[in-house]
Amino acid sequence: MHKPFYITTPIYYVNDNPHVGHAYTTVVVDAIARYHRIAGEEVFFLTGTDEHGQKVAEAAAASGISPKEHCDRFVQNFKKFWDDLGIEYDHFIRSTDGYHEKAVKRALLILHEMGDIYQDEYKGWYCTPCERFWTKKDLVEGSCPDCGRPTKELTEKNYFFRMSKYQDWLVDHIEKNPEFIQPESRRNEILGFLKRKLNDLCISRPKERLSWGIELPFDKDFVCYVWFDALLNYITAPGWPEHPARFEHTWPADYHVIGKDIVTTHAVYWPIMLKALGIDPPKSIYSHGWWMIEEAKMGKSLGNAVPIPKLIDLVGRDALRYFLIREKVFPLDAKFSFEAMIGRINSDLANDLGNLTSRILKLLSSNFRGLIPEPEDATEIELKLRDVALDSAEKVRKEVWNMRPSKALEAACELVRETNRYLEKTSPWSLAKEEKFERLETVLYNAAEALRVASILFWPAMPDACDEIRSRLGIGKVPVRLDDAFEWGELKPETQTRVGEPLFPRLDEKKVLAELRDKDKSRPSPVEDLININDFAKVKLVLGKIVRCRPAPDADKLLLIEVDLGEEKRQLVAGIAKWYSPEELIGKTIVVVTNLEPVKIRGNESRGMLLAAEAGGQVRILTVEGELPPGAKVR
Ligand code: ME8
Repeated sequence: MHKPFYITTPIYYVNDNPHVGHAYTTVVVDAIARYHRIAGEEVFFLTGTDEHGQKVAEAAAASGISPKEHCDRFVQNFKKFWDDLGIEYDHFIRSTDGYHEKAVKRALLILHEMGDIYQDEYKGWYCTPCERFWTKKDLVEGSCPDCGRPTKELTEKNYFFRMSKYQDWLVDHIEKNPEFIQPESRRNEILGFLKRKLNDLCISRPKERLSWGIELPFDKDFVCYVWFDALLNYITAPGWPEHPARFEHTWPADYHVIGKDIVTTHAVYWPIMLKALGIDPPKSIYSHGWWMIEEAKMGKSLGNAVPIPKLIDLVGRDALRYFLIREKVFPLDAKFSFEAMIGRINSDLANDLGNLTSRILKLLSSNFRGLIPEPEDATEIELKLRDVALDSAEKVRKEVWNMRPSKALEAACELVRETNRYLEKTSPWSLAKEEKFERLETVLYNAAEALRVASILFWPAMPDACDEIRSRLGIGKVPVRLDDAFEWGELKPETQTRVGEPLFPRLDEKKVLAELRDKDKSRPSPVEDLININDFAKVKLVLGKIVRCRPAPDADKLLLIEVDLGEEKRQLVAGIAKWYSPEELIGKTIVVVTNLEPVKIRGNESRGMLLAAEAGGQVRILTVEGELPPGAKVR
């Protein structure tokens, strides 16, 4: 039997809710999976959550609950977000699922028994956020080469996976299979990385340091390194090793789609793990670029500045899906901006596709009681429209199969623009006025037929909107065999159509921007209503004693406050001159936010912010009751 098209997203960490970056990978994979499904292929689309390891353990500890309880809560949010975005995965794996944990232990035992996992003493520099050991020469000025944060020197007994043994095989595999790592730039990076001798991979963590993980089956004092556990999800979900028939049917994966942040783990550790286990590597690892905000990668903190539920609320889920897939060229980085989102939705969806739909349906309604007419023979211009439609369909297919989802939508847009041009040129409005009904029948039939084809081409990106177009055209949902649907002339004359509300109402840029930026008016949602304790913990609050204070030059509302924070003194600029004189403030102990980025206010640098309460036009600073030294942490 034919193997399914098997495509995966990463399994995401559950230390926080998903943000637009996570949504991006998941939406793109969903759309690609849908394209393959309607092409008549069996598809296995896997996503899920990565629940072990230090990040999750720390997030749970900060909320004062057990890691499993923490994961159970966040997994619900992930599933809800994916439902809200219309993600139709075939399986959602949690790395705490019993079958996965059992299979990871099995893999560890096999590798231990064959000698590919061995114990050794390890001295290294550990980066807690990345959960990675580095050698001294890897460090950049003593800090983690990946994230730039400080590392700690640690010596401990640990278990190692003999990656070095498979280095030559891996280089050979990458060289012989150009599609194995895509795009080419990432492939070259990995080949460059593999020019250096590979170190063996530390795959254990002593329980005394981290107990939240899968226990090593051969040493109960250790748990498995989170990446070693997580990568195996791609084979445990389709049934390795308990369900060999299902596994054989599904593996190898056609695409592991990931962000460019996790290429080494996927393109080096993962194929070597599989090779050691005697399993074929995946066919391809595709790493896409990042959504950026300003110059930085959109991550947990920046990403939550654009919460998914609010975006869905304001622009609609199909429009959001469309924007994400269309705007970012898959392998490259792209800047996320609300303006670009609104512009893209208004031009491609409200103006082009939405307008085309309502033009055709209104003309059918006013001239033929909404019934699809019987066309006369096609003239040259109809033949051209048909050719463009069938061409666009072929282009879309090619682009999707070559993993260029943005280009696929561009090709679909070309058909919409061509159909709008067709209407301009044939001018059905004039034909109606001049009562040239036979020609009008032909024009509207062909325009409706082009819209039917467009409803298929856009469906994987915008399933609801396209099914709605089809329902208005009086036809069923998108069929599962693309090829049949591309026969020109599928619409049956006499089918009843209906006009309906605008599919993509034009977004009022000013209004939407104001809503997006107005945090107070945000819709109640799991992300915005309640913040996670980790978010709160990011704010560093410290007691500071005011040692000097003076009015800021040329700014009568501002005071320049020098505050003693125990280990250092800093200047704060605060707009409280209306309520306090400098003399009153000196000697007071206040609460200071110390980890804000420095800013210049009217030319004066402020390195932090004091807390104050406001009501009825009155402002009072926050102080502490009793005596505590400067530098004391506020919790
Ligand atoms: O790395 N732009 O999980 P994670 C585009 N658990 N995509 C982004 C993005 C951005 N700014 N930010 C995140 C992990 N992503 C591991 C994976 S797999 C066996 C284990 C997407 O929660 C992108 O797909 O940090 C990236 O690779 C992934 O989220 C990282 O998710």
